[in-house]
Parts: sequence; structure tokens; C-alpha cells
Amino acid sequence: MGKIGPSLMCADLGRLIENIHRLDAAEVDFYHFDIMDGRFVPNIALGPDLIRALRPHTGKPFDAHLMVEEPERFIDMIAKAGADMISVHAESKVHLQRALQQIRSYDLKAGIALNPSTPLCVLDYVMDCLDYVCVMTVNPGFAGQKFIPSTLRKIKELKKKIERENPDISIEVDGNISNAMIPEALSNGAEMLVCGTSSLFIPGQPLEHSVRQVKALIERAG
Ligand code: S6P
Ligand code: MG
Repeated sequence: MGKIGPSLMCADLGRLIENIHRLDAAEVDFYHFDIMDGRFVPNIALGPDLIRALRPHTGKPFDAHLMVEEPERFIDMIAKAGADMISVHAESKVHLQRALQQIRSYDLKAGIALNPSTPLCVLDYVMDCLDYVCVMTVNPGFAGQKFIPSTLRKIKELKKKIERENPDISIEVDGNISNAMIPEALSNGAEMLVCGTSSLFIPGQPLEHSVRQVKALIERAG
């Protein structure tokens, strides 16, 4: 069953706590935090202080997507701030296996995020110490971009790899996950949907309405 993860970078940042209370009431499944350092991606966003500040306001899991160089320098900070899941980019300056172990040492879920052009073979020797893969369906850095079609094939191939090698791994999809794209993403094997400006945070549309629409698509997909 698909899970809804609002991308908080896309929320009304001036009313973040109110947004979270409403999203909680609408029964979303987790919150996605985009952490950007201005080096790995050409943008700066969110950070551990925000995770810490929001932690008392909801019991839902916090998923931190580290779009930073040398993510191992930040894992301790993000874990202690209150994240439940942390993903690091395979393309960043990282010792991938060590970073995953570091995340798991806090009893958190460890993820790898993949840029659209990155092949799945980077996962070959870490399938046993991995809880989720974040398939980027846009190039990381900004909300409001266009879905990259070849990533659908990647989701499908990743699903097959997971079934063969470690069925406990979940697939998260991130980037322009619109209502039009959700059924296809789910049928190809995605489970965690990062929902930003394309499906949840739509000007003039109440959050409750957006969540209801995504939930209906998930239910239809079975
Ligand atoms: C992109 C970031 C994403 C965005 C999300 C926004 O670098 O990792 O999590 O916040 O893609 O959603 P949308 O629907 O505006 O693309
Ligand atoms: Mg993200």
C-alpha cells in the first residue's frame, strides 16, 4: 500500500506547525525533509534545527533526504535532531556502506537516494544493509520540476532487483509526483510517495482535499 510523505520544503513555511496539524489529521504517513547544502545541489534548504523544532508536534516518522556533500559529517546531527529515516546520495562524496551503517547504528532506517542518471548497480554490494531507495524522478535541488520519464523504467527494474535480492527494501519516489503519475509509480513498485507542489501543496486547494485525492489513487491501486 502506498504511503504519503508531504515534502515540507513545499509547505507554507510561515504556517508550518498549522500545516503539520492539518496533514496529521488528514492521515499522511511520514514527513520528508529536504536538506540541501548549496554544494551537492545548487540550493540551500532545511536543516537539523527544523527537524528538532517540529519533532514534538507530530508522532509521524521523519524522513531526511540529505542532498549534501560528505553526508557522513551530518548523520549524527540529523539522527539526534529526531529523524527516523535518513537517505544519502550515492553520487555525493561518501563511503556508502559506512554511511548506511552509521545511520543504522542509531536504529534508524537507512536509505540511498539516486539521481536520475545513476544506474542501479551502485546498490549491488549494499543491498544487505539498506532499508529504502529514494529514486529521484527529477534532478535534485528544486521543487516544481518536470518528471523524467526514464526513471519509471528504473523503478520497475529496482523492484525486480529488490524481489531477487532483499524484499525488505522499500522504494521511495521523489520529484514531480503528480496525481497523473502516482498510479504508474505505484504499479511499477513505488511505495513511499514524496508529495510536493505537484499533488499536495497546490495554491488555493485545501491540504485536506489534496490528501484525499492522493489517498483515493492509492486505494484504487490496491
Ligand atoms: C527535490 C527534492 C524534493 C522536492 C519535491 C517537491 O530536490 O528532493 O523532495 O521537495 O520534489 O515536489 P514537486 O512536486 O514540487 O516536485
Ligand atoms: Mg527530497
